[in-house]
Amino acid sequence: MCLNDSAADSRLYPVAYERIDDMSSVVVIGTQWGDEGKGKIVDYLAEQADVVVRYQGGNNAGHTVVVDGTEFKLHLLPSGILYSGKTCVVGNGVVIDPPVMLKELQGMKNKGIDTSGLKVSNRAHVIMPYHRLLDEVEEESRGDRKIGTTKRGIGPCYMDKNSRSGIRIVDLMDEEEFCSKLEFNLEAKNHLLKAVYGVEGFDFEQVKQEYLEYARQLKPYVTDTASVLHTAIKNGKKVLFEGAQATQLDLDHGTYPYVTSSHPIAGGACIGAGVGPTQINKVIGVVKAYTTRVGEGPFPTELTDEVGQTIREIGHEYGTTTGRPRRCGWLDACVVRYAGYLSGIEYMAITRLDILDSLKTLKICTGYKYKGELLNEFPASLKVLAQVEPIYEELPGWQKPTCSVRSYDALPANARRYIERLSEVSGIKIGIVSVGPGREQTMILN
Ligand code: 2SA
Ligand code: GDP
Ligand code: MG
Repeated sequence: MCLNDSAADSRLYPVAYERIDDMSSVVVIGTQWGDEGKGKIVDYLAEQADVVVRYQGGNNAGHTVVVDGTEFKLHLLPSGILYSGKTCVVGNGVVIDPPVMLKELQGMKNKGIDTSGLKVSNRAHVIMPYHRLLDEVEEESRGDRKIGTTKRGIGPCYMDKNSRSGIRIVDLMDEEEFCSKLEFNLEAKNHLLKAVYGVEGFDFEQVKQEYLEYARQLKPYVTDTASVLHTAIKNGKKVLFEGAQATQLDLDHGTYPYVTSSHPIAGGACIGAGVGPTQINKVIGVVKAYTTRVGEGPFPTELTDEVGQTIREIGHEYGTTTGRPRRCGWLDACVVRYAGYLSGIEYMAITRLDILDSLKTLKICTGYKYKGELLNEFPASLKVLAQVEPIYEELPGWQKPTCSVRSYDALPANARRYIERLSEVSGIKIGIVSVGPGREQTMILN
């Protein structure tokens, strides 16, 4: 993984591209370890979309959107919910915690947001109370090997999905089916909780009553969402797929085992929403102008010094869902380049450039060395990744505020140089630059 073997061409970015927001079906994904600002970018692009779709993850996600100075934190609902008249789909690949979804819906209604366009997949899996408890006790039992999960029951729910014992929304809507599956699951889970972890399990009657009430409240939203999307695409509607978490947290391609249990890469949209690859026209990768990670696992460009702390404080880098401090580090172009080819990213949306405004110098990691040798690929072995030596290029900072800049050419020259260097090394075009949380602090390059 190095600059010398990179696919970068010598053109300077940006040049004139077709309009990024003149879209048909677009997938927006995170390129790093999450919290790149996907919510903001999806919200920005959603204005043009007819349908906005979440396709993986659950309420481990925390997508923040700021509209006219009001902050919305979305965990399960697609960011498109903030516009009225859009269809918002929670696809089959999402794991749904019913009380969380109902609370989020109520919160939106309280703020005067129209939620009538929500459609929830009947094939999505349900997070049950034992999933949340198992997430906690399993994490505790791992000791030094803990993943640093959000403890929202995400992993245990996907485990049940894969072991074919999960409860889907369609089951929850059918009392007889639900009771039978609940009984089967509770027997196994209560035994596991007691015998292995020494904690009490759950009472069948209580869970049954609670979840049948959730079923009643969710019922108006439940449908076959793959069919909804098929019809929308056939009728020429614009569909925006909103990735949660990010490439390095992908179960297959991320820093396993320090990953989430779903597929945040663009291909995940096909499975998690039920659309074919031929239906997707564009992939946009969201890149934070530096790198953060929350949870455990290797992070080659991590800054454990004052610079890292400064970035955390200026950027308020604390988890949207759990409030955990995020680890901060330099921009890693190897990570971005890897994300680029895994998802076929055509454009980058670079966010939080403004957070770096005050730094005197900046560094971009352009390659990794391991035991003195330059690596050609992103390492699969975490042992190797934990020991790589990042190769840095130092660039001068711009030391000017950028939050009021509204056109690419008006950015300080050193800010342009910084992101253009990233584009060269990663081989991905710059499509959007964001200099603040607001919708208006977004520049489309065209
Ligand atoms: P899990 O709970 O099983 O998905 O955890 C597995 C790993 O995935 C990471 N993960 C995340 N990383 C960044 N942001 C996420 N969402 C929240 C946010 C996180 C928060 O927006 O800030 O509030 O703490 C997210 N969700 C999962 C997690 O840290 C584990 O490394
Ligand atoms: P997501 O999970 O990828 O949607 O990201 P989060 O919402 O967890 O974290 C990103 C944070 O950055 C949110 O608070 C956003 O409002 C904020 N944000 C997004 N883009 C920008 C930007 O360009 N500048 C600044 N200062 N904040 C931004
Ligand atoms: Mg987030």
